Amino acid sequence: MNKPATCDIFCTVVDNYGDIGVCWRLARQLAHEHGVAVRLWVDDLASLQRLCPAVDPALAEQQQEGIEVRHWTLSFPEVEPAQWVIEAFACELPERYVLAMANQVRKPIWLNLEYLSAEDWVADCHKLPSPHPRLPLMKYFFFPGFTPQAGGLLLERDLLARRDAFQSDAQAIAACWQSLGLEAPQPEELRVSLFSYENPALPDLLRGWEQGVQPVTCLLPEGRALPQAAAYFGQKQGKANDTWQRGNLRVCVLPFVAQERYDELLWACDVNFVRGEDSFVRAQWAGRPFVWHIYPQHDGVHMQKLRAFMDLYCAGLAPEAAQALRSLWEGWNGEPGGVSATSTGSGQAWNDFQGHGSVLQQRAQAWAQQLSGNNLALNLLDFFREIGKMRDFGIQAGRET
Ligand code: TRH
Repeated sequence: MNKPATCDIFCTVVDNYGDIGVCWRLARQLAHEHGVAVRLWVDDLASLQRLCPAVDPALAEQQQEGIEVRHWTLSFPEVEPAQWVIEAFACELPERYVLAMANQVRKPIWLNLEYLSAEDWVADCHKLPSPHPRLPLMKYFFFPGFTPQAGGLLLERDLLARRDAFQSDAQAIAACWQSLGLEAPQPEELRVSLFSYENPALPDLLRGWEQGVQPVTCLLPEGRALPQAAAYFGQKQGKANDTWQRGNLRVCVLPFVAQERYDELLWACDVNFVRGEDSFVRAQWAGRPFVWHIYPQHDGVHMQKLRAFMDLYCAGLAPEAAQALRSLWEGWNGEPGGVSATSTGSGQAWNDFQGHGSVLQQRAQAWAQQLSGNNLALNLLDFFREIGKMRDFGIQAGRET
């Protein structure tokens, strides 16, 4: 029997859950679907534990779901590098490990998995090589993305089939609500999940729901937007399982659930507010209308990224529906000229967005289908094999790398 390919994934948790969220998902997909022996090095096990509750943050080494999870600390051990090395989001690899890579006869194939962006320049930079300044090593840049010129998105083999089965199974949906301590929705009720950063537009959105004609249940995972929501209801703070009701709005605070269960929440809701990178992608696979709170960057470049994505997404929409989506998304992201942070426009923008609900629903379905052919894990494996062949040819020809 062939020995499995080996892969080291390195992840530093900059903040929040997106870095480890992406790495954990990728690790599982490579191991479960492609039989790769994955070792995941992460500097913050407590964050991983939020996504995978079985993780013990006190352990230097542990097996979780078929992945070897290693706590990445300053004193990096001497290990044999894997055949494939993924440095996530330009985290810097330990010097000792880089030297060990350089000392291999067959050098590991090393790539930097970049952040997701819909911007055009991604196509030019995807798969670019970058020679190490001192050592006989090459690093490649691998960009996820939305077009065939980019590296695709993380998508488990059976995800869309599981989503479809779930969404057409009333019992499964009821069980999902029950597991979250919620009853099934009333016929007129709208269920919205709301995962975001602190957001000046939040109170206005909540007000819009409170005063709206349709009952809205907003499912708010505990985290960064919670203090603001609590303040809206006159509470000093909030915690998981709190419920607040005013007018037509009910807010239910949800505990942070394991990563797989979060998918079910997105599948069960009518509309999802998501953020960062990984939940943003998962909302797209959910095939339901969604609103993205992009990770804010100090220099404002995130607005270019937001617009680049909206341009792609709205290309398949009727102009009025596209306008409604842009207006809500820009306001939600504090774009001056959109619905600004200080204006009272988010509630109105929401009404316009909902007014195009069925068109946006169709778009969400078609978009998920359209993206599903460009699978990041498969693309990565193809790339590793392609570079591996070139490298082996180089070794045979007597070159170093
Ligand atoms: O948490 P995020 O904001 O993460 C990031 C980081 O800030 C990172 O530094 C930044 O560069 C990146 O965004 C773009 O959002 P994200 O990416 O959506 O990650 C959240 C993860 O948490 C995702 O894997 C889904 C998961 N999750 C759960 O598993 N359970 C939950 O209950 C919720 C709400 C989320």
